[in-house]
Amino acid sequence: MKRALITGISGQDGSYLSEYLLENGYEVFGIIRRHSTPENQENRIAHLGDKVKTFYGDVFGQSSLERIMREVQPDEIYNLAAQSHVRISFDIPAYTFQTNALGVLNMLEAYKEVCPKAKFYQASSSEMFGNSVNENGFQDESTKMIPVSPYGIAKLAGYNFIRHYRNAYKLHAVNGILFNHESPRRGTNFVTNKIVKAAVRISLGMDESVELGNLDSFRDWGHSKDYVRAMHMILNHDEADDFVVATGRTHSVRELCNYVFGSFGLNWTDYVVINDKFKRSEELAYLKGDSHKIKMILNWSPNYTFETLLDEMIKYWVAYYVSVK
Ligand code: F7E
Repeated sequence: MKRALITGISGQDGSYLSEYLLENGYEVFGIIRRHSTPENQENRIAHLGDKVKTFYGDVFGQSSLERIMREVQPDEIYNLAAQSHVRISFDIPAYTFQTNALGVLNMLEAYKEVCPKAKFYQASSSEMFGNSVNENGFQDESTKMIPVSPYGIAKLAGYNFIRHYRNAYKLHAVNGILFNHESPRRGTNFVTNKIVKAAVRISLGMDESVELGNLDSFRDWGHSKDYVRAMHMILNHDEADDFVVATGRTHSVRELCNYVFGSFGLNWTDYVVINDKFKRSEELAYLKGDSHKIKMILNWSPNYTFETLLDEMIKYWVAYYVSVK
């Protein structure tokens, strides 16, 4: 039985990845941070019960990471732990850098020391591109990376550490450069789930409006389930390499509002209020990923579209509010 160790196991991707690996016969281990209300923190993996074994730890502490790796002896390591909110990274840049850049370094050092024969996946991000776009209107593995947020800068440092450790120490360490990916398990302060949850509440008469920031940015939104499958494929490719994972379609936040409110027969302009506090000091305007490489080499393609993704999220929140009413 293969053993996988996941940091960030209690997050959206960590929970779907755990399910995927369990279905594929893995033993799954995870690292979680100590939290004063653990039931809130672990609710995304609660349904998995004893099937996943968790350890308290933190990417800040190399010695605790080494202890856990020694105990687990993983075949595969997935480093998903991060301060994942881009706007919040402007408020807490140093913490974001410690987690998303130095955390990767601590993980790599522990991995090199304890289990260098394992394979190591790093959750890299399309936010690393900043506002660079190829002439054809897409971003791919060759697009310049000029990040425009503390989050993106930290992720780029993590990405470079992975490449450096791969080259310098011949480790099987890889980057998945994932574009935005969502699901009903997405935090409700990310724009998709924020809008879906608000539209459902408004449709049920529970709220009257929702406050948003910049409606003009474009994102390439996929489903987390499709993307965790890509993580596993990238890590298990014979050659350690980096891959873009995206749908190749882009939509503005405005179009997102239109689709979600429209599915309740509502006109979003009657309910959306702009509040500058949700805007960023520097914004990434446009993302559209070219995932040719992963399609050609690993035969990956997404099952969900923008519409089926949002339909699933809408269905989730409708069922949730109907059950608690
Ligand atoms: O924002 C705009 C906002 O916070 C999307 C993370 O997973 O993907 C994610 O980062 C867009 C931005 O995601 C609100 O300005 C408008 O243009 O959902 P988001 P993100 O920043 O793209 C990348 C790939 C990651 O790696 C990250 O970890 O929506 N927007 N109004 C808003 N965004 C939020 N959050 N809240 C608003 O009220």
